[in-house]
Amino acid sequence: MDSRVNGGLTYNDFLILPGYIDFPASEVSLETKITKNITLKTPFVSSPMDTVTESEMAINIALLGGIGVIHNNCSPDEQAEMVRKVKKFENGFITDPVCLTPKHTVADVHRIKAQFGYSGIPITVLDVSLPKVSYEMDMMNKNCITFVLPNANGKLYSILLGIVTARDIQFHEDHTTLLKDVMTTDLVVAHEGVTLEEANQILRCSKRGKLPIVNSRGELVALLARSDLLKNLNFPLASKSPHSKQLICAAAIGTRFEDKARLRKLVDAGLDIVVLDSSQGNSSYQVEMIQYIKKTYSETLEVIAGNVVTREQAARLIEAGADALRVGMGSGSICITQEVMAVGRPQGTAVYMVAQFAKKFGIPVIADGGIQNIGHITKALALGASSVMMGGLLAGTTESPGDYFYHEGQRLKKYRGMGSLDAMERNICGTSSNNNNTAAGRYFSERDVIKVAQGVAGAVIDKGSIRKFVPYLMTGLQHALQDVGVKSISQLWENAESGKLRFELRTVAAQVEGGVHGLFS
Ligand code: CPR
Repeated sequence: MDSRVNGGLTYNDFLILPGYIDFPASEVSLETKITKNITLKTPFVSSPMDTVTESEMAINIALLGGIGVIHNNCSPDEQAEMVRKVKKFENGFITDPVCLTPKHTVADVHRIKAQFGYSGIPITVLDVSLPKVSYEMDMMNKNCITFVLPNANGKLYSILLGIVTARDIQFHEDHTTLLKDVMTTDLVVAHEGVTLEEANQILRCSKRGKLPIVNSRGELVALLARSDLLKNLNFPLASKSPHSKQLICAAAIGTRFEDKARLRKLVDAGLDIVVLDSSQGNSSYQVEMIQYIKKTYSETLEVIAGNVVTREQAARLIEAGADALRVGMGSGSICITQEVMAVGRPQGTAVYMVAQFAKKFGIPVIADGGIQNIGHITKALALGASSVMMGGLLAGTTESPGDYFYHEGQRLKKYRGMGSLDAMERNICGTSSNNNNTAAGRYFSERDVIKVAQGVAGAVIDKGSIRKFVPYLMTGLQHALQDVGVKSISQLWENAESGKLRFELRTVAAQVEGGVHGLFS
């Protein structure tokens, strides 16, 4: 893998030779470090991209033993709210139910049923005591389905008035009827602080479809669904803070002055790991930011720095105090950096070179970008990475932000690079494109007037829920490690170090041979 001899290599350029198997794949441990002080049960990280990781992805990947990095292409308050949702998550409770107001209509309920499949919609108002003044609510709120009416907001943390169930509207032919006239107001509720077990018991006895959870002010804080009763499985691999039962949460920030204020909000929301999101991390801005974070939050916060692809870049960030490094420049599936800037490195060599160096200081390396399948994950780990960060591979899942759409018979979701013009101009969370705290920060300096895109926008195919996809990756990875004869990621590294694990270059013909070939269809 010496780049002076071979040039740079990437995952498809080599294979790993098989080892000896004397244990079942299920015995393979995937435990790994994401940072110097935080250990995960699985090496899977979702990328801080606005088409990949918001709270839904971060919660679910953490439940499955990995971690999600919440993107920063939104306002600091919006990002902090997403972090808070992850930290406050309690397994089994729906913490962002779709709500409506009493002034929505039966047609709105039908629309939600068609779009999301939900019935049993909580009806909430901002404050029952407010005078009836007309004002416009935040239209970006996901829970606001239609035009917002006076004195009503139809969202969480508002006063619960009732529920509209499928039965309430089943035979209701007039779709313009207001929900206040059809909703059920005779409610069975549970109070904030109730355990999942207690809430499930109340739900069982109540014979209702939904159990709203309210706080002492009567505001809706969560919902429990009868249909989820049986699905509330345990998550033995969940990534949880050792000191609390909360899920571990990571989020990205930039390295500008105003990112310090953003970080304060994220830390107040409970953030565990901050990722300094830059395509070229070897900069005075990043060094200064790492030092600032270490000085200000030394006890509470781990810092992942990057991105880097060389030992020299890594050395500077490790010296500044980084707790982990993110490796990759130009390897992302939506990335055109290597073409446009002529800068970057093939990902296999980048991971190997940086990991070799960083391990001398006990700093874990995250292989970021270019992961297309389980084989690539296996290779990244064999080259010394502690974990892999995925964008495109997770973008088409149920838990990624955005809605599915159909094109030529395929069910798709949007996926875009954070340095694409699309991401820099429009932003999913709804803050203005002029806001400096957006995707642009990763690729441009403050003084840039003309933006040169380093990525593209496209679509990826529906992959279903990560509740199935991540266990698929996990089982596949266990089998791959079994094939090379190792029972853990650390043993994989030991064997690579000792030469027991052997790599072999793969010619273009060998790559063709290794892929599907010779079939008529
Ligand atoms: P894939 O998993 O899709 O191959 O790559 C995801 C990674 O690509 C991200 O974690 C990030 O490091 C990188 N990335 C995101 N947007 C990018 C643009 Cl516009 N250009 C270059 N790299 C990008």
